[in-house]
Amino acid sequence: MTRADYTLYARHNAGSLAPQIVLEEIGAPYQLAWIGSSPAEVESYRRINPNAKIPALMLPDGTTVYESAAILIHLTDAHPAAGLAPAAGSARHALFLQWMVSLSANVYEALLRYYYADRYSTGAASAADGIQAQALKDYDRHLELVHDSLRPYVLGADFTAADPYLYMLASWYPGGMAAFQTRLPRLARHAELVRARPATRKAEEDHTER
Ligand SMILES: N[C@@H](CCC(=O)N[C@@H](CS)C(=O)NCC(=O)O)C(=O)O
Repeated sequence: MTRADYTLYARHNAGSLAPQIVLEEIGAPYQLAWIGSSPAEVESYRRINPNAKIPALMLPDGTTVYESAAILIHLTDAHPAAGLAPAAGSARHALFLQWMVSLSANVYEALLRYYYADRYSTGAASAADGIQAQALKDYDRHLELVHDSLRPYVLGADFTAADPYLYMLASWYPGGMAAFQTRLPRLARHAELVRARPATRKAEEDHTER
């Protein structure tokens, strides 16, 4: 590893996919540090991210950042020539931030509630069914909002870091993306466009558990 490298803390089928796509799009040198799910690995990973969540990114100067939206936004700021976000301070950048925060705080949040429903109640395990049902409703509602703005990308004609982020979050749709082909056609088209990019193909290949 050279000092100029990023280290992306990653797990198969997890939230490190979008940051890897963006690192690939930028062409920045990086390595992947795979974090397993065993209690020992998770405990030791807390030295990098005290929340023990994936992803985290170590910057070339050794600073470690966690929270997927912060990582993605930082990468667009640190590599403006890659053109993965509008100019900071512009009205379009304000919209970029709006979607990045909404994807993190609403879409990702609903997915976590769906997949980790047992963590959202101190009551009986049966409470998980209701939590999952509400999470799925919320996830759908927030995806519909993004869907309505797709032309074909989140910010119109320009591909930005919001697109791999949306792609990753939509790909976790319970039942698979085929489930929204007819109901959310623009989202299905968006997924096709993002999936076809070499950066996405490379990151998906690495993130697929073999
Ligand atoms: N808000 C965090 C959420 C990260 C997150 O929850 N990641 C999942 C993987 S997609 C994780 O680490 N799950 C393991 C666990 O919660 O035990 C972010 O956006 O980075």
